[in-house]
Amino acid sequence: MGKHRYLVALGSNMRHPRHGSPRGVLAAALKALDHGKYEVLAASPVIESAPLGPSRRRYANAVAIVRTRREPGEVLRKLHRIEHKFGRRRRGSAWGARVLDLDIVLWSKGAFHSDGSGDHGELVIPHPAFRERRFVLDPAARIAARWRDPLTNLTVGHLRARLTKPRVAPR
Ligand code: PH2
Ligand code: MG
Ligand code: MG
Repeated sequence: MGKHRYLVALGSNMRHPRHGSPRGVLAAALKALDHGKYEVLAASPVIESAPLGPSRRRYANAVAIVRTRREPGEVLRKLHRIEHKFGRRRRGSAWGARVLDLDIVLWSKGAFHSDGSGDHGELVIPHPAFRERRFVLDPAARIAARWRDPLTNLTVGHLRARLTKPRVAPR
């Protein structure tokens, strides 16, 4: 079946009228992802994290490994459709509170860069900021510790260790 694997990051810091708390939103989003031509092979535990950026509400975060034969541009459109179904509307501040955020972090074929002409914006894989984000690396290390970042050639586990246990600066 699917030849590609995607590491997808999930985030929520708003309640949903039907799915409830951010945790409930992520559980429902995982079900929506595991549908049709997409199969969720693994999902991390949900972690709670302080917001990075201007929003004041705490987040629930998780990651999932998704298998599909779809190419990155189509997967991004699928993620955006799910966000939209959960009530996300793209407006105003880029980092405002959101019911659901779904980001492609890595995929099984290395680096990817869209030509930027699509109406879904530019897509860059690996996600340019994931190496600095514990709310991605902590859950990712639970299910994809050995997945290698094609740009640094470091594993997810190594990237996380580098972030959480910075070495003392050499004298
Ligand atoms: N997502 C952001 C901005 N800040 N902070 C946390 N803790 N978790 C997120 O998922 C998150 C964030 C933009 O997508
Ligand atoms: Mg995001
Ligand atoms: Mg996003």
